Amino acid sequence: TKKLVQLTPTDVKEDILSKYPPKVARKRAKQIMINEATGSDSPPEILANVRTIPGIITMRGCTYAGCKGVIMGPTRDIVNITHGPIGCGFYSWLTRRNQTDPGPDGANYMPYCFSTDMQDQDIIFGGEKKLAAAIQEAYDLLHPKGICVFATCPVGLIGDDIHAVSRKMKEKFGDCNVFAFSCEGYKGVSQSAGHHIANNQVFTHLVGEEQKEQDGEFKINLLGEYNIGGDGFEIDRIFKKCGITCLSTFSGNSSYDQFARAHHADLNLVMCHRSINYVADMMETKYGIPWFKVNFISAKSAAKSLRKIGEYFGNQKLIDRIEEVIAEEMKDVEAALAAHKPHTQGKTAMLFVGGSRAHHYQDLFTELGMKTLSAGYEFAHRDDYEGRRVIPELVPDADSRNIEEIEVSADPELYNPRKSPEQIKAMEDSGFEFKDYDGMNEQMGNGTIVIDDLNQYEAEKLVELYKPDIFCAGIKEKYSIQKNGVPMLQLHSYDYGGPFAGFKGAINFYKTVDRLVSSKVWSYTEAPWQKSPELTGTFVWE
Ligand code: CFM
Ligand code: HCA
Repeated sequence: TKKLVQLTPTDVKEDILSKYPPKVARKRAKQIMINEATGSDSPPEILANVRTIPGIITMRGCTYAGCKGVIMGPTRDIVNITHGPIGCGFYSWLTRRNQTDPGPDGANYMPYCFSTDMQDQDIIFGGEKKLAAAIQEAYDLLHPKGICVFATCPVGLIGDDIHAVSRKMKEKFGDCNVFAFSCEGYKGVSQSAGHHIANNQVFTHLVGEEQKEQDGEFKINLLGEYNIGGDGFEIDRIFKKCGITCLSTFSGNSSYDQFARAHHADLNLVMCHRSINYVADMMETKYGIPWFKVNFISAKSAAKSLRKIGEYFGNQKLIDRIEEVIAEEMKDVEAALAAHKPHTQGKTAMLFVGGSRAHHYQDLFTELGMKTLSAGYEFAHRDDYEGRRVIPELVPDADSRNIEEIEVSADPELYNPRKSPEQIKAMEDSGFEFKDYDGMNEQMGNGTIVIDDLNQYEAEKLVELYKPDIFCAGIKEKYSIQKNGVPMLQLHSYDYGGPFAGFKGAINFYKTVDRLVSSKVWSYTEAPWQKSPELTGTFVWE
């Protein structure tokens, strides 16, 4: 039996906050927002990208996870060495489901976990020698084009100079690019600072290395697509079919050479803005490559993004081909919707995921006729909620602390405007949006509840009050939600499924969600503590 919610959003917010001590409640109140963004010029602001209150069981990860795991992790032929105790390397080893196709050269170091495995004595006497030996060993064994070194918390605390070690090894080898990331887990307030550090270093040490002009028509880079569950493969398939040349993906199934040649593209497409906007901005400043946001999550969004690419290039052959591809792909999409939508129409969802998916996946639920009751990001910034129109100076930006700012200058030798500033201006004047985009709030509708940095207690409370038909988040939330009788879909890893991007991905998603919301199995579960909240047994020492 489904619990009917008679509560207003204000009741729900008050109920959630009532369990907190007053100081915590005051801060959380700024991160739990009753949405009023639709049709309003001055909706309430949400507090985002701030420190989690100690004691709260957050869904967030750390800076090292954002740098090593998220941005550099999916690159197949760079050896990623974690400098630190073994846990950080081990727990970021193959957990993100970023898929790989090693291609003809076969170089793929993804199955390996490289770490210096620091011990007590390295913490006391310093770990630089051990790091140099690890870099040497990786070089001798694999002769990779690149070796990246990632700092974990203790490395920052003891002050090992990972950059000096990397520089020395790079000079020694001569044919292998070695560089490091000061991405200690405690820097910043979440994964987000790690994205920024990764973006800065890959741009400084790698992008632009390949001097040779690249072949192909309509050359783009796809930024912020990590090939989770094969999403990137599906998007590549669509690009190929349309005749669009993707030089480099940051960083799903990417290789060293892809990063090195990225600056030869005509246009950057930004999929996950949160994790990669820094690279898009730096490539625009240094190489004059304009960018705009795309979304390949949901069939309609994929079609819209393709049309925008066609419009940017203004080539009739490309525009016609894109229309042909959309028409062809939409046949299967529509057939799938006809089969699944009758089961999903009118159902409800909640989404709490990283820094872009909580927004992007709402498009797929809309296609299924489902309503999002509540959503939020783990670590997004205010612009991801409110749109690019938020004035950056006013946004509290924890990322800007402790991060080495890199110098980006427009080098006239390299500056190669794919479209001249005048052409870009003319396109903007005629309504083409380069950087403007909507945040999540405006799309969600008024009266929905937007929550930043959701925690374990609040997740369970939302489920108890609203009993949504599906809850989407990550592994930390999965089992507690299921034990509360609600189907749970992991939108980080897609559980064991996917892809969910593009046209074929949308079809997969419809099928997956139909199965979950149509199955009654979770509503039959009853955890022991639901009957008797306290254990009454006697504990006996054997
Ligand atoms: Fe971007 Fe991502 Fe996401 Fe992200 Fe992530 Fe991820 Fe995510 Mo997990 S880069 S912000 S740091 S779309 S790993 S592929 S699923 S939290 S919403
Ligand atoms: C990360 C990676 C993660 C974790 C997913 C999860 C991912 O943030 O370190 O909590 O289920 O997508 O793998 O976001």
